[in-house]
Amino acid sequence: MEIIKDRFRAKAAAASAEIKEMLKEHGSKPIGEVTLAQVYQGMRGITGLVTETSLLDAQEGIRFRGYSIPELQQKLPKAQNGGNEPLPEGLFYLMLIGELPTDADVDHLTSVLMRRSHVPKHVFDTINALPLNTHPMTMFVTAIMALQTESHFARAYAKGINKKDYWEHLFEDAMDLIARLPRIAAYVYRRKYKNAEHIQPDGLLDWAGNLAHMMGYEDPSFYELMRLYMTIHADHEGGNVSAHATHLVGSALSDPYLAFAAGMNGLAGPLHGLANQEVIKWIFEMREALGTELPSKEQIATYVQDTLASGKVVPGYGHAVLRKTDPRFSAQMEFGKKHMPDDPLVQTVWNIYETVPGILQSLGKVKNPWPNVDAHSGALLVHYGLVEYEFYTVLFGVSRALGVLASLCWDRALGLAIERPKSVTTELVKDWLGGKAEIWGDTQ
Ligand code: HAX
Repeated sequence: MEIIKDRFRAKAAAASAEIKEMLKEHGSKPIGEVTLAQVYQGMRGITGLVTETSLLDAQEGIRFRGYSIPELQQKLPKAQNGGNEPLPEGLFYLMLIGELPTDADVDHLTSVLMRRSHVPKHVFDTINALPLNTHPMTMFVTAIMALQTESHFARAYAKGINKKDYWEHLFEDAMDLIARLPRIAAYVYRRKYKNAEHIQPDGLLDWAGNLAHMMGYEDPSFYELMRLYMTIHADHEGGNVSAHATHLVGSALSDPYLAFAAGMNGLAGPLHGLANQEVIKWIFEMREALGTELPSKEQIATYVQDTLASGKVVPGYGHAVLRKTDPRFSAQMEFGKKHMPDDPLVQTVWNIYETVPGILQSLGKVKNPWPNVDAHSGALLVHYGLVEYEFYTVLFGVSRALGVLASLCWDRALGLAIERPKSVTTELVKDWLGGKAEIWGDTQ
């Protein structure tokens, strides 16, 4: 472990010094203007955060430390027994250290995570105390909260630590938490859907392969799907709800368990990560309503119009930043073409892709009519028999830990401040518009 921690220490120290210099020279330079509409409409487009791990371009999609998803698929280490998809441990290394890992780096990280993966019994007892009809995301978040007893950061802070050392303790928590999440997720799955017949981890498997194994899915191509899935869902720069919530709560020096649980509560919203369950639910309902496994494009179009007419969104379509087909959707489409081109559910996802954008475009108000990551993921999972769609957001959450916890390490190593933007009342806005008051940001 010390190898990765030492590399991070060196990178973070250099970046921290560079940022200090940059702020000394350019700290008062304006970075943009804020309109009244942005203040009321979810702060869309306001640059107000630093997140080192990835950057989103509206046209191109996500890049992790400069690398696109197809580049990651090519350059990140793969599983030894003929794997084709990137190992998510490699992406975590890239986001944390800022450089592509070697095979040996990823091997090392996989074994570090395996060594740290023990989950204390009280966490399982806590999951077991919840009624079986509890949503899997609620079980998942409750387990993360129960695991907070293990926080190095919280213990060290209570004893008293120098602020320069915050990141060292946080780093240990981030590693432990990432190591333990597959076990927790699989436990939630087996408890809720498989009569609580749990499966022990396999010490020879990689992080994502082990998750598949502990859930009870042993098809080698499902292992591959989990590796791809865990890679592409890991990070989407800093302003999305799960990343921002984790960063925000972490900025109060809440430990990584508390901060990540906050992020996961945000991911559990249907406009964010829960959209993956909503997509498949919506498709299942469409198939039932139409009485066919493979609805035609005309039937899909009519169903979409009905969805819109009843005041609902079409799940899996649209994005607050992206303005093109999400490359995470395209990566999954490629996986589908390779592994299951004749699956009627997967074909339905592709037919929806050919139908929905035109309809959304014709509404004239939807800024991005193209599919996002959640439009495709469920159909691939159903293909392997993972039909329990309420569980899908938990998988997203395990992956998202890689990005938001790597970011949290950077937040503390750079000494980023507690987050505290200014808010206003509508009364003040009206007075301001009438020339009776001023609105100003505090630039001190
Ligand atoms: N279906 C119907 N209407 C949609 C729509 C969709 N898929 N996407 C946007 N719109 C509507 C909005 O509801 C809004 O309508 P009103 O003006 O009547 O309120 C209008 O189009 C303008 O919205 P926008 O500016 O294009 O989109 P936002 O930035 O406000 O919202 C959302 C982005 C992702 C929340 C939105 O596109 C949406 O609700 N999509 C469906 C849910 C979904 O797939 N969420 C997952 C997003 C990706 C993600 O975070 N994954 O985890």
